[in-house]
Amino acid sequence: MITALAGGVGAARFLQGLVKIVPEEEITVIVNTGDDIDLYGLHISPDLDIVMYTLAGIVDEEKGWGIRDDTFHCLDMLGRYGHETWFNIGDKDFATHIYRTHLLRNGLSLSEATKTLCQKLGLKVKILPMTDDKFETTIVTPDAAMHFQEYLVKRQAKDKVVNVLFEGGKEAKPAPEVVDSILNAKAVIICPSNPIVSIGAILFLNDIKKAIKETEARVAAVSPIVGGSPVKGPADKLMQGLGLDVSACAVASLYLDFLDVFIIDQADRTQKKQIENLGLHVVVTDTVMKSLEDKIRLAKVTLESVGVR
Ligand code: FO1
Repeated sequence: MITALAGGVGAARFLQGLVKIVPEEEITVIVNTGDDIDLYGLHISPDLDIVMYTLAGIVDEEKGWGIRDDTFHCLDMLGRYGHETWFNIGDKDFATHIYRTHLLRNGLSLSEATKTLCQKLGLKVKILPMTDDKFETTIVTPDAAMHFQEYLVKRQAKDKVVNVLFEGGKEAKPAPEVVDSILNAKAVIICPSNPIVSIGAILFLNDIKKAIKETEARVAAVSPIVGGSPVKGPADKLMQGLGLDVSACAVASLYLDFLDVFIIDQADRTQKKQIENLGLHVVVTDTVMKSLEDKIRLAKVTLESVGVR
């Protein structure tokens, strides 16, 4: 079993390559739920959906989220009723949130609901929410504290960040199978996702962090920072806000107490020695994934780096 820790778009693109070289049944993905939000009376799990839609081949590849060729009639009508519409949910995407919310209201946990959705979409990869409990990523700016989606989507990540909080994070427990999937893995991969609000949120769950430290599997991470910028998303603003450098090396430092291998882009090859001096094995390769071939090649390099062929 290969177990991956994932946020949204960057992780999903990496996983598209991984499923081409490892049988889907042998992959477990633990997904961040700190970005989850209740809107329009529905429970929305953006990162779970991004991974699910991408692996089911229905994602809007250009945006990296939402469903390809979706329409927005429902959102338009909500706007006509005067409801705020800053979070862009397409009509087909709405169906996912309606069905998920229906399952949750019938007493299923988020992991059970996710399993049902994945089965209906024909996925064989095991996709697990990191927790079934309440866990909400809050961004603190000089003027306010707000939900991560409000910071990212409504306010376009324009505010200065002074802190990141994980509401409910101290009490939340890993979802069933999460800890075992790490302890029993042949390799653990940290996908190229935001180190603060995606991977950082998952690792905030103590039992998950403990399992990654204890597992006998080798642990590799792909840097989400290339040439001093995130490939996608606001990782730079969040890292700066927390007083960190925006560099591959700074990400390596965040993962230091459990990582074996760090995979960085050619653009950051000058940091190789510095990261090796932290005690990590470093692989330099092309990490920017444009084509399916790029994704497959990066997945192969990652697996080889942890001795899985
Ligand atoms: N990202 C945006 O930038 N704008 C949106 O309106 C938006 C809507 C949206 C709806 C469903 C969904 O699953 C994801 C959506 N995202 C949107 C992406 C999401 O905000 C983030 O990219 C993730 O939470 C970070 O991984």
